Amino acid sequence: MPDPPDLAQQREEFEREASAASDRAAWEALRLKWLGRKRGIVRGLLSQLGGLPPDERKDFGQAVNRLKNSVEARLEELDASLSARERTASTQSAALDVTLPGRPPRVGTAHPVSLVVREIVEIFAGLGFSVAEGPEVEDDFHNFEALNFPPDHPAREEQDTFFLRDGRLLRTHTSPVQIRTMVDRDPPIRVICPGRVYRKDNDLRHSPMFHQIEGLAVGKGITFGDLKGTLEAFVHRLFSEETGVRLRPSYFPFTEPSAEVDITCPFCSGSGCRVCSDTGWMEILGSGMVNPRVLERCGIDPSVYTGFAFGLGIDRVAMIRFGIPNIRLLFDSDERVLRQVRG
Ligand code: 2NM
Repeated sequence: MPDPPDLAQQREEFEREASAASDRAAWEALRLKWLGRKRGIVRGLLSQLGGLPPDERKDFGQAVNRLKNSVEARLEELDASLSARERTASTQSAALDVTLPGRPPRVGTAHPVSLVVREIVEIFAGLGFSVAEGPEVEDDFHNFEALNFPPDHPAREEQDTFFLRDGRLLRTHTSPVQIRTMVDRDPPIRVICPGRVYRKDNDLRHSPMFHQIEGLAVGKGITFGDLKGTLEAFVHRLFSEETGVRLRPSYFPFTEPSAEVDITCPFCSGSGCRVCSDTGWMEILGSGMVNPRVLERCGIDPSVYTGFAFGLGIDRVAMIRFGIPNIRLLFDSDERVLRQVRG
């Protein structure tokens, strides 16, 4: 007859193993080894009961049961502390660190051309001008005829202007908006007309679509002095009070007399640099007194009213203002350009 197994030794062995079980896998292995239904140690001990003499069975059975109970209790205790550790670990890994700086959302920015339009519109609003807009698809009358372009003027050629199949065209300047204003309204008129215009030009310095602002003032007794004073006030506000302004005689079919307006180079203040080709001056505006024939074609009596008009390229002003070297950069929609201009 076999000796009753030494349960104190089993108890010690279990204790040793339980203290070493530091993770879920070790716990599971421990449970299987001691409480497994088929090959567990406790099950093995119980199966020895039948081989014992009847008078030893009770004591041995009770001893095995005590071992079983304490193994179960210890495993439960271990289970609870492992679960607690697992919970802490998972909350820590999922935790939100509210002390971290937030990720700023990417916000849109106004295009450099829009920024310059706003600025120019503000300046002329302060001088009593309001904004007028009109269609980008125009007819010959508003784009050329009313502006005193002769029938054989090169701008009217297929080569320079985008024509639609029906004879209409993409406006080549915003002057037709001013023609429409004069046709529709009686003087006094003070408007500025910002917008897209189109010409068949496409090289490093020209884009087939670009932006213009033109201004128009019509009333009684308006003189060339009013034109000069208005443009000087505008240039001083857009660039600086120190900016020099000079007018040079020029020619446009829609103005008489006509003048190109130069400003002292904003990069070198007139001393000469690469940007102004060492001249100290930059051409930024075209201007003149509205040709009486234009007033007449719009139904305004040139013996009663006079007017001045001017036009400038917005893209060029934006490039000067923001130091953008190439007109492409304005229209390629490269976000990096927009971010730099805002910054
Ligand atoms: C320019 C230069 C000079 C101009 C003239 C007119 C109108 F409709 F009144 F005749 N609008 N814009 C004008 C005059 C435009 O751009 C370089």
